Amino acid sequence: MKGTVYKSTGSWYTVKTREGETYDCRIKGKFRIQGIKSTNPVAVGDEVSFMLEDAGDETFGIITEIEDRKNYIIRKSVNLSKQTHIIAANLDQVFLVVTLNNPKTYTNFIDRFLATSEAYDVPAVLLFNKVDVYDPEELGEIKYLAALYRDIGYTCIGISAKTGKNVDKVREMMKGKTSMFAGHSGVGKSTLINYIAPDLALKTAEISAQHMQGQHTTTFAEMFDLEDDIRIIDTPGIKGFGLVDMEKEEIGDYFPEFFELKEHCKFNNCLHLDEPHCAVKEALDNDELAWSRYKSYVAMVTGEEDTHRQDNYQGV
Ligand SMILES: Nc1nc2c(ncn2[C@@H]2O[C@H](COP(=O)(O)OP(=O)(O)OP(=O)(O)O)[C@@H](O)[C@H]2O)c(=O)[nH]1
Ligand SMILES: [Mg+2]
Ligand SMILES: [Zn+2]
Repeated sequence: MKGTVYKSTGSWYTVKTREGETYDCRIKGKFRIQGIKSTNPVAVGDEVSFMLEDAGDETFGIITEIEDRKNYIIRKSVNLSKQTHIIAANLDQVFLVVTLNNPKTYTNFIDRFLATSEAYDVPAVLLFNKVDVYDPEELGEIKYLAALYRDIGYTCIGISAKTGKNVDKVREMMKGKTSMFAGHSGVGKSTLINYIAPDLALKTAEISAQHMQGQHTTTFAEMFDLEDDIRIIDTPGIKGFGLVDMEKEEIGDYFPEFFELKEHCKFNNCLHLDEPHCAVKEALDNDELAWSRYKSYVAMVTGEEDTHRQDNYQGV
């Protein structure tokens, strides 16, 4: 039998067949996919083959095979364990939900996420959520950030999952597609999905007043089917975003605005650090590129961690 993984708890997987039937499945023994060292061999969105097995009065499936993934979003936790984890696979797009504060999303985090989505071939869209709570100065900051990322080529939308502002635009972009929602805990991923599909009634929680951060309300990635051939994946909040398998020579290729200039650098293996006649550095000096992007880039190339937040990602 064949199906798609809709939920993964680490030990159980919910698999849905094309006919719409769901089965609880397990994997047997050590199940390793060649080339990927990840803590979760099977991820939401995976296309799998499974066999049914009878155990007394219950029937469950055993996953025997995973089809090659079209793409995926993978991250390394930034705590001591440094675990590599595939958040979801076979995506048409990922919406990165960003908030200016409560919780604060740093550009460093946005840039790491976007570089990963470039590297693993998942188109990314930025959603600046909670526009209903910002004062004019904060709204100005969002406009600045949205313009910065729009210039690079990313679609940016200011939204409110509370009032529904611009959520219709997001839904329109989702028709006929599989979309994943990602971002820090508390940015409003589940609230946004609930606005689009109230029947799901996903659990949401207030930001902790003490830490101005989310409370890790969503604990497992899960996919849902909506009308208009929409598949939506809610995911647990990510704290730090560690890069996986990225050589420092290739990182610049995942910053589209740097990649575009690369051919004008004197050296074709230019890392845009201290090399002479570097087109990226020249563009920076002429204010044609954003310093925040360059700072994120340098931190990634020099192997600095995404240390703004400690990580305790629970989702598997
Ligand atoms: N004012 C306002 N509050 C919002 C908005 N979107 C979400 N919230 C609130 O933000 C808090 C966190 O929302 P959640 O939907 O639980 O956040 P999440 O991103 O799913 O968080 P995790 O599941 O922990 O990753 C809740 O109290 C929501 O009501 C918004 O657009 N405006
Ligand atoms: Mg949530
Ligand atoms: Zn250069």
